[in-house]
Amino acid sequence: MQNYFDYSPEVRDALDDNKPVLALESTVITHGLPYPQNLETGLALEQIAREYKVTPATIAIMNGKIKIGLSTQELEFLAQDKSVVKASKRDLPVVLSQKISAGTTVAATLFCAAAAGIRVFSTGGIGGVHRGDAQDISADLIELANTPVAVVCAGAKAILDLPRTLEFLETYSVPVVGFRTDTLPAFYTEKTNYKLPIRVDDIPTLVAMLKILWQLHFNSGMLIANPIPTIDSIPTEIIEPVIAAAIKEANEKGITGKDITPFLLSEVAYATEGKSQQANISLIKNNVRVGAELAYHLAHH
Ligand code: PSU
Ligand code: MN
Repeated sequence: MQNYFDYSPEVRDALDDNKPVLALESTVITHGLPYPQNLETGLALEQIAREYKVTPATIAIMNGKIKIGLSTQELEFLAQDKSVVKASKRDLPVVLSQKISAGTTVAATLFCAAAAGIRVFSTGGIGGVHRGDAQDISADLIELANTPVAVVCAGAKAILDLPRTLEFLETYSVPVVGFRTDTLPAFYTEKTNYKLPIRVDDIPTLVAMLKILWQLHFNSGMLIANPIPTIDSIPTEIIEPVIAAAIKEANEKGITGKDITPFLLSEVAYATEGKSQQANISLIKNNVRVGAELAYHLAHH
């Protein structure tokens, strides 16, 4: 299995020395944000992790190898090259055999991070159950239910059916923790009316919960919902009509499968004149801060 993996020297050293490592996904770079904001964000996220003395491991597929940790040149390539595809977990055998390059979704990144021995992962918003199509369930949820990794996110993406997404996580025994929030954050929006089972206000409490999760050999991960900073939060009244219009347009255009999430995100960005993109960047950075602090504490306590 490991012959499909290629570790950056920095990540290899950190893992060998039991130093903190934070996994980062790459679909947000290849399909979530436009160039050059995607590249700037990818680099900024790695820089934030380093400020916390944590080694960032951005995960992607490059020329048929699973890369754990990217060089700046590799990040530049992924951010610009039009041949780069979006790979969820089920796409891994295909892209690896074709020796092409891909951004990895949360599901694919979770799989690769766990195989590499990385236990904390920060992303923007996870996939979930789609609105109006309860059969369209992101593989992100299935993987979260089957991978013992802590995932820091700003809730599920607001384009989704949030109550159904929460129900799914409950059914599959994934602990969902609000970090400094009582309700599920909705990606672009810091608060919703969806109450979470537990609120935690400090990193050591998260560490204690995770250690127990791992000691009990849960198969599942733990979802840590960290709201977007207030200053960049977009009120529900503003974002909801925009999302509804984007979903309608996607249905009219017959957009399905893996194309739907990138389509909706870019439609919402266009309709908000980039405001949603700014929110997206702000919330990911915030998730990297919390994920890095968590990874650091896990390695040192
Ligand atoms: N979060 C973002 N932007 C994104 C994504 C998440 O801020 O582009 C990506 C993640 O990689 C996530 C994927 O795993 O969207 C979900 O896609 P789907 O709904 O097709 O499973
Ligand atoms: Mn889907």
